[in-house]
Amino acid sequence: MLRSHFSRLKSVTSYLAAILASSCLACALYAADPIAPPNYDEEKVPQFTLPDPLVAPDGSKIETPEQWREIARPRILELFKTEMFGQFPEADLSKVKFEEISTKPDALNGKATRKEIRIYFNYPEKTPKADLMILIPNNAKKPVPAFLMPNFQGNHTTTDDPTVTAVDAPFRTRNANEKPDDVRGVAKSRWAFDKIIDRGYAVATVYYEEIEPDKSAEFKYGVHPLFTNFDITKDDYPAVISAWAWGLSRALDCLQTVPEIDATKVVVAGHSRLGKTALWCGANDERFAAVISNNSGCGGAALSRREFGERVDRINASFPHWFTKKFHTYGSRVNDLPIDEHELIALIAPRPVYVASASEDLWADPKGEFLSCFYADPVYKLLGTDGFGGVVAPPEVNTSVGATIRYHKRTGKHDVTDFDWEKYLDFADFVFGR
Ligand code: GTR
Repeated sequence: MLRSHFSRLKSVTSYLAAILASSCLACALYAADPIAPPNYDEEKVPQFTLPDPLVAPDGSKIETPEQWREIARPRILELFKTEMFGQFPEADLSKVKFEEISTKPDALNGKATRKEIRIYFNYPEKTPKADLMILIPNNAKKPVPAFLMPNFQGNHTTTDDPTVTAVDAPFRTRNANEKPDDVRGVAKSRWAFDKIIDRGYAVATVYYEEIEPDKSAEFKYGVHPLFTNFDITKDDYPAVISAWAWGLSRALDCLQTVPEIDATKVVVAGHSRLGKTALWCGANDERFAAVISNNSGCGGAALSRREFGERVDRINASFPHWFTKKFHTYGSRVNDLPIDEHELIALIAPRPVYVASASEDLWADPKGEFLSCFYADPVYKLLGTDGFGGVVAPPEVNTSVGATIRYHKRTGKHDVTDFDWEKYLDFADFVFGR
């Protein structure tokens, strides 16, 4: 008894010591860091005025769907290219080739067929390449809609299935000595494959660093060297999020070759940095029927002007390669940005979009993510949809709200959970009238 008290006391003491040490470390880091610590206090959110997507720079109003399509949308899309992500690249598509490398007809206990299709981005060169893993329901009577969502650690980390091909190269985020089975299935809680298949959808995933490693701004890796028609000194030189988004478009090209999938009904989805990527991909590639942003935060669905949680200066310092050089100049002057993230959502209109936050993920600014949906609503309405469905205030946690634009804030941390997937499946049923 005494001993257990003592050992508890000892562990509490070392815990306190660890907290003290880590907070001193944080102080030391911030002391040397010119970037201010993140703000988590709603009272300290500055006053701001958002750019109005329905007002042209000369003050004239955008009042018809045609004016949106012909005047406003191209202007805003171009601004996102020059100020933030760079061009959505073009590359020689005649060099993109697909090769089926495996088929497993009895995946998920016989419910699904699993295919692995290797995408060569510069055929006949064998690299860069990325494996698209696809699960298709076996009981479908006709081609099915699909989710396309990139993963963070390799296809083999999304499932325990020992036959899924593992990535064979050391990438930035991987340990070079790692064996595939060290990490097989480690991310499976994020992939509700059974639920997705049971609801009649296919799902495809690709390891994002096979498209391009998540490396700092030399732009020499992965698919980047294929983008030869851009000048690196120009503001609109594609940054890495653009390269990942381009890779997802090639994954859609690949899905178009799979007869069991209805490629006119593909939802592009992504979590966190890959949520930013999914939004940018959906904004550019209008073949995607709908877009899901899961906890995408700063540079994704969260309004930059709120300066809450992660801010533009912080994200540029941490991940300089994700955005254009021009975006780096806005860290201390976000009000000068001629765009904000509600307009990234508006670029997806009239196609449905789902934005999801998590209650403990303040770094991604749940309220800022909600407000982007709210302020994108007038564009969706102009285009004849029901937009955000009259939602004017953030909902209770774990409640999905909206219509063509949807939103929820799940309890818990920065993650993708079964709860999120259940909402995304309901959303897909709405999108595809199922
Ligand atoms: C964080 C980054 C976020 C988000 C996240 C992720 O470190 O600050 O913007 O993208 O990474 O992708 O997991």
